[in-house]
Parts: sequence; C-alpha cells; structure tokens
Amino acid sequence: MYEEARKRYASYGIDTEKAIETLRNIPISINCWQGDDVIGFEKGAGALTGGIQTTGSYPGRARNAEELMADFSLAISIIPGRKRLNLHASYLITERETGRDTIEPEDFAPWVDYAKRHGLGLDFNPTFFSHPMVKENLTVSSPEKEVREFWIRHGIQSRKVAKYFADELGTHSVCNFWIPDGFKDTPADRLSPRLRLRDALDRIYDGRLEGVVDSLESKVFGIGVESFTVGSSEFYLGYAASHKDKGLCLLLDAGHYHPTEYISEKLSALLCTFDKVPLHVSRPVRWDSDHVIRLDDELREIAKEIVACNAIDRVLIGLDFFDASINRIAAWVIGTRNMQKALLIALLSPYRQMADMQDSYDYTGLLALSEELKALPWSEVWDEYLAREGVKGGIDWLDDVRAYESEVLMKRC
Ligand code: RNT
Ligand code: ZN
Repeated sequence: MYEEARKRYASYGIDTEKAIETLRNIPISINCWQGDDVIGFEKGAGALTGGIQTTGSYPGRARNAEELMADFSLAISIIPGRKRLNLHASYLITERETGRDTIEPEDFAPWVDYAKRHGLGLDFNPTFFSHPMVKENLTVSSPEKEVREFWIRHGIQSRKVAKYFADELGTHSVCNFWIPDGFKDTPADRLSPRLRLRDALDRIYDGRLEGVVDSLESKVFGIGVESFTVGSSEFYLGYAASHKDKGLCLLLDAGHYHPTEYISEKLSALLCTFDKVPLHVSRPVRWDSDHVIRLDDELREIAKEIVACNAIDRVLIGLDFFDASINRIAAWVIGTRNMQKALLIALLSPYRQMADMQDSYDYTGLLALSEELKALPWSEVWDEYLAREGVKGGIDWLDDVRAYESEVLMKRC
C-alpha cells in the first residue's frame, strides 16, 4: 500500500520518504494541563479562574505529579516523533513552603528529571490565574501596588525557571506569558491598566536569557471579562515588536481572536518581523472553548503555512486544549496526532510548484491542483510512519488507553 502511495506522490514530484523524515523531527509541545483540567499541584488548588473553563467530569483526572507523569508517559508512548512538555508554574513539585512570587527553578527539578528520562524539551508558563492575589480579575495591571509587585515577582521568577529548563536540557524553552487581566463591563479608563501592564513587562524583561524564547499571548475576551482585555492583540504586537532586540515575540493562540479571524492567516505576517512564532494550537467552538483539535480545515491551513513558509524551525508548535468530558490521555493522543497528520499532509504538497502557478497567475491550475491533492493517499504514508516509529496505527492505540483506564484511572476517586 505504501509503495503505491509513494509512487503516486512521486508522480506529483513529492518525496514521501523526505516527508516522513521531516515530520519525525518536528517537535510538538504538549500541554500538561490537559491531564488534570488546569488544576495543578499547589496546596488548596481548586477553582479555575482567569476567564477560562474546563467542562465535564470524566473520571480519572490526575491528582498529583506522579499520576500526571504516569498518564503523560502512556500518551507519549502512543504519539510518534519528537515531543516537548509544556508546564505551568502551578505544576511545581516541591516540599518547600513557597508562593507564586517565590518559586525557584529547584521546585521544578523533578520535571527536568522526567524530561531527561523521556527525551523531552520543556516549555514554561507563569500562572497569572487561580490565585487569591488576583484581585477583581487584575494582576500586573491592578491599581494596587502590592498586587502588581507580587505578580511582577512571579514573572521574574518564571523566567528563571525557563532558563533552568533550557540550560539543563540543551534545547530552547518557550516562556509564555498569558495574563488574563480584564473587565466584565466597559471600563472608564482603558489606558491606565495598559500602561501598568507595559511598565510591569519593562520590569520583567530586563535582559535576554540565552535559550529562553520569551513570548506574549494576547486574547480578545474571557468568561467574566467580556468587555475589555488589557493584553489585547494590538497591545502585545506593539510591545513585542518594539522589544524584539530583547528577544520578545508574540504567541498566536487559535482561540484568541474574533470568530472570522484565523491564525493561519497571521503566521506569515508575523514571520516578516519576528524570528520565532510560538503557537497555541487550539480549537474554539463558539468561544475560546479549547476543544481537542480535530483534523479540520484550519488545522490543515496552520500546518500548510508552517511548511509553505519554510518556517518549520521558526514556528514553535505548542498545543492548548483541555477537555474534561473525555478520557484525558486519549485527548492528548488524538490532538497531538492530528497536529502531526496535518503537518504530514502539508509536507506532501508541492508548494514550490503551487507558488510558481500563483506567480504566473494560473489561479485555475492552482485551484484544480490543490483540490486534487486532497484525494491523495496521505493516510498510507501516515501508517507507514507509525509502523516505523513502532507506534500502533488506526484506532488500535485506544485499546491500550482503555485498558489503562480500567486498571488505573477508574481506581482514582
Ligand atoms: C487561555 C490561554 C492560555 C491557557 C493556558 C492554561 O485562554 O489560551 O494559554 O489556556 O495557559
Ligand atoms: Zn493559549
């Protein structure tokens, strides 16, 4: 079957072997927070705030680091290719009495050991939500100095953790800031909170850290903060672009724009200015709902842009979804494998030839070819790839997840 597929692609000038080799080396950063509904391991952790929500009560949520690691290990054994793990500050593993503003790299040492054991890179996110020091939905843009200072310290300490990850693991670490500050209703003063956010960022980013990719994630609105987001797209685009010399860049989350805007369309725009473009690939349904990503048109278009822009090394693919209504390990596997399927489909397309058609105004040929490509047997190439990686193809992997579910997950209460 694969031989037939290989020949078919070759007739379009596409080398399936090269596509497989490239795919194997594209790292995907998988979000740890799908495993436990964004709760984390802090004492007293519970309510999720910041305008995001997990819905559903599927049994078996990981309740501690040991369980989360065990669950994640099963997931990555079913996911081919290179993987990274994306952590939040709230996932610290420590005996030390510490607060968000006093976290230290050592509080994440067990994650570094885990990453080394499994050949993973680590990315990091400060956690500006689910905490009593979030006052009226505000952190660094609060009118209260004490609140601002607390969260500025959290930002500064978080970058140290990312630096530690980069140093220990010999691969970059994305340190992504998503700050959910906003207002439920129309504010009287939009400028002051934004100036306070700007000043906080000036304090947090006081020098480049080798190996750390510092990124800022904007958002359009959140639940309970519907009317105003301090860190909007324009705010962060302007800030990141004007602090490019400090290594700052903008992260694109697929769920953080108006419903007719797509991040696939924005990638090439950012690549004109920024060296690196980190992503949170997510799936918004009616709002920023963070559904598990499907192999839908937008996912395919995101992958197409990464490949067609020749930006595999510049776009840092991270996932951001959290569905509590289905088996969480299956969610990781389905979402990550979909990202990889979309990349494979993109790698199996003759973009040079298509760009030439565009440049010679052959829009008819371009439409005809791109529609024909959809019917080519990419799934044969996918199955071959999984077989070579020693990973189960088809739906067979689900048996392993179901067995683990009855043996392990169902015993958690
Ligand atoms: C929320 C943002 C943010 C979070 C994670 C948990 O809308 O997308 O990235 O999902 O940091
Ligand atoms: Zn995100």
